[in-house]
Amino acid sequence: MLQEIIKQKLEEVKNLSASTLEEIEKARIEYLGKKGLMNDLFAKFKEVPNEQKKEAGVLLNELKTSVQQKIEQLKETIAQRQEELKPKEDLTKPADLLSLGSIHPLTTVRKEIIDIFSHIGFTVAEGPEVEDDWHVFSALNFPPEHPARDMQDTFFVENREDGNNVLLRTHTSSVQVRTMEHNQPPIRIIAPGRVFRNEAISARAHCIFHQVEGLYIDKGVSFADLKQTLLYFVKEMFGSETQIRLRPSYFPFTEPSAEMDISCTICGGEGCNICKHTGWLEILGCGMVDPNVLKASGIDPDIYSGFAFGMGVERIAMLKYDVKDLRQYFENDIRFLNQFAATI
Ligand code: 2NM
Repeated sequence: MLQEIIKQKLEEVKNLSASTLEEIEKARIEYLGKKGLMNDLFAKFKEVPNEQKKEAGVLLNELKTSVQQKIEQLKETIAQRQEELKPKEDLTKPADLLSLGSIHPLTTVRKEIIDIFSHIGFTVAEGPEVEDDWHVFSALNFPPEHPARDMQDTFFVENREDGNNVLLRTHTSSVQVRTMEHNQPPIRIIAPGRVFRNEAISARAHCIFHQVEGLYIDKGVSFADLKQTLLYFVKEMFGSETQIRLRPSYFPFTEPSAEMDISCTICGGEGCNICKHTGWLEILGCGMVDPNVLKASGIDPDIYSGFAFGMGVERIAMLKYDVKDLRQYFENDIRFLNQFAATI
């Protein structure tokens, strides 16, 4: 009976297997080809008695679809296997260079400054960037009408009725004040950090920049200690042949005050474009801490004395890396940053 044959074939198709495309093609011709099994069975279908035609027809169509599906399925399996056998990545190929990013020059220079001073006993102190008038101005001996307190120079956050306004620190001296308020001498700290000034941005000025300030307070600290400490710093930072020169200056928080120059790192003092033919480069301000500042922070100026200094990290890094425009430090131009990048 035709139905019996079809059922048998359905079972056969279920178990059909092939490992090559050729084998599949052979099976396809065997079942679906012109002289294949399906056409044979369709021919036999004509002889099936009428009352069995419906059942036989359904079975016959079932067989045809299952043969077609099986063949598609076998083809897919082989395609998958071939994909898996494809040659993988060449494992002997050298790896691509890793792009590691880079340390920002300001970070490098700040770390160098910290390292140099930590060798002679200075520790790092930190404080808030949002400060109050007391720690930024009043405790540092700024008179009430000092121009630095002006809106033109300082970013104010909040005006207070009692006058102790909230503002962005314009120098890290506020950190030194906080340290003096909470500690008795000996005090030997450096305060690195961001400071903010309300200035028009140019090649030589920015509204945000970085400072490192230093403070040393003990019994009998003198101007000679200040000079020797800064000479040591300069020789470590710029080379042992570098010389220093101090010029009298004025700051509200130090008396006497001075500005320090180093012999030009480019021409060694002969005169060049960098030092504007003077042979000297200005790098920091310094002085003996004013007795009023010590008193305001709770330190007895009759017992203790101290020196302080402050420098701009951008300025030091400009000299070190020959950066001509301060704005480059903040623009994150990858062509600038890449000059400090390392690759392996
Ligand atoms: C400078 C120049 C001179 C300075 C003074 C103090 C403090 F808190 F002790 F009074 N800290 N830093 C100082 C002195 C800063 O920057 C150009």
